[in-house]
Amino acid sequence: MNKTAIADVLSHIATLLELTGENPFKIRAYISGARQLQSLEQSELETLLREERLQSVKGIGAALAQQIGELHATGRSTLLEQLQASIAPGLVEMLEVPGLGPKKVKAIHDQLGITTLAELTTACNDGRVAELAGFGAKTQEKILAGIRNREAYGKRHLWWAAQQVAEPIIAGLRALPQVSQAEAAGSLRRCMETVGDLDFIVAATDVAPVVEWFVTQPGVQEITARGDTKASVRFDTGLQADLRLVPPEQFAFALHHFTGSKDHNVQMRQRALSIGLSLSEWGLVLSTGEGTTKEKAAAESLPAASESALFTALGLAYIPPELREGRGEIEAAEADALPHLIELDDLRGAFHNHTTASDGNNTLEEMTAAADALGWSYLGIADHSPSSVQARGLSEARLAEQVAQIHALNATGRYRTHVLTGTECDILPDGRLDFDDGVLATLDYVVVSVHSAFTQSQDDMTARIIRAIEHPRTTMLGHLTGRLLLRRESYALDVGKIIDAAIANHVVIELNANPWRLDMDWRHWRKASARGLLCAINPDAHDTAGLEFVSAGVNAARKGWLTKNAVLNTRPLAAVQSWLAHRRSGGHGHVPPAPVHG
Ligand code: DGT
Ligand code: CA
Ligand code: CA
Ligand code: ZN
Repeated sequence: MNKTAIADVLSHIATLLELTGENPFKIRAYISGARQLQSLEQSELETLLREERLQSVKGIGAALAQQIGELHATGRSTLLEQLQASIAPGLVEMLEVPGLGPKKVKAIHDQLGITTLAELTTACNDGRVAELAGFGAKTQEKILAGIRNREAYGKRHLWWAAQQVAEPIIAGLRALPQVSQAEAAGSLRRCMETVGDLDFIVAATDVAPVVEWFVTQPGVQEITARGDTKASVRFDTGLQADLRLVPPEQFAFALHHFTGSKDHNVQMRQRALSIGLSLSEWGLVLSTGEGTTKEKAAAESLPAASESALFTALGLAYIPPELREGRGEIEAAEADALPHLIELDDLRGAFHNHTTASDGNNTLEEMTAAADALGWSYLGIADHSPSSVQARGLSEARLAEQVAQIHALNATGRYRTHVLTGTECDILPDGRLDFDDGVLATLDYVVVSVHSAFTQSQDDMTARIIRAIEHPRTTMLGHLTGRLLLRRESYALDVGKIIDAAIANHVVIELNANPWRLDMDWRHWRKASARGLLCAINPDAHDTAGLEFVSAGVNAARKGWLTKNAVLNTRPLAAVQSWLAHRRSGGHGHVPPAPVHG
């Protein structure tokens, strides 16, 4: 584990200790230990651990040093596991309700004997929570609203998190001797930004050992269904997974059916019927004749060794899973007019990334080394501007210092990755930018973002962002809507008008690839890009691992029908530099020809 992950665990341990009523000194030790750890460089931590000198750091005693060592070496904490086993899971869930910290949860538990969210809801409705010392009617209302929110959101999971659960399962299934093919289907395979449940399709000869393997995976908390052709489980994170087992000759049909989406499936079946065929999860048969589709499929399905063959049988080009949303992909496949979608390998760098100069966890040099390791030709640094106080936004002087550091680093030639100088400049509430024009003029590019006054009216917010887009120094707009998936809605704004303004002013809109954001949403990109809007896929990385978020951004771009041409950071360094220079000189960035996919 790296230091950020370890610090997160230590903070979580502190919270759980507080729930158990542990003595305040011990709790504080974990909180300050987490903070101390954050202030170390990763390399310092490695050295201190290797030389067994961790206790020389102020605030890190023997117990904490032991915890950190264990987490660093194994990624696990015995103490955390003991705490998790001894505390009712409902109490830990309560901590995720806005307004409920460990103190309040402990009071609710000790004074009302409550251990689940359902009991807490009842107690709020009865007014018993408001009567607790330090609570009151307002807090009770806030808790209820928080629980309702959780119910609305809690059923889905971030794609990125779901993917991490799915990956080892797919690999494990493929390695079983009884399994000839295994694939994830459903919304995960379509790369939706959030996932309701996982769906696995497996072609197997002998099903029992496969089901047995599946239901005994680490993290499985409950087996909710178990049969000859299907098993379902729930993981301790609440994520559920369905496994479907089919004979090898049905695999392509089942995979296609359970990949969906429902709209895509409905249109595919209509397409089949229009040429006298009947498509189902079991096979593809003539739509005339006796018997149910399932019986016929078993007896006489047209063979399809792969999904490609299935599409071919219907007179269609292969439709990548990301496009299967019933939004015109079948018509495009029929006309052989599907776009050649962007791929991860097409990216040569990215623009919006942070360092320890503002709220990042890795230094300029560490970020550059990581970009170099990814094979990137360029890395844009865009730390925060002064108004983002909580993110340690850079003053003019600190920005100048950072620019000098970047030039010096580039001059060493230590890395193949060229570092570009930028800023993530706050869009102030009235639409002005947070740095003076003269300061902005010293940078290679300027990302502008909203980080404050989220509650403005739609008209004010739209006008505010458009004013920033019209600023001659603005290169691109960061995280358009400010949404955090499953957590925070977009602020009010007129997306259409903002896209119009970006196109008119030759400003790029970012596809923020942070898995919590994926903003601007994939649903807008196809049309916007066809009208000439240029995209940049930016990880908004706050540490070296965050650079890899670009893969989530590429998935979203693919769902938005984007080609390599539509994305600025697929271009080589020299082309990007001349595009940026042209843009700075007041000329209009060289916008690529609109990709032709309607
Ligand atoms: P999710 O899990 O809510 O994120 O979304 P999906 O798309 O993974 O949906 P899920 O897990 O309910 O089902 C997987 C796929 O199976 C779905 O995309 C299409 C197919 N499917 C499931 N139920 C139906 C149905 O009633 N009609 C049709 N046409 N297809 C269905
Ligand atoms: Ca699903
Ligand atoms: Ca499912
Ligand atoms: Zn930002």
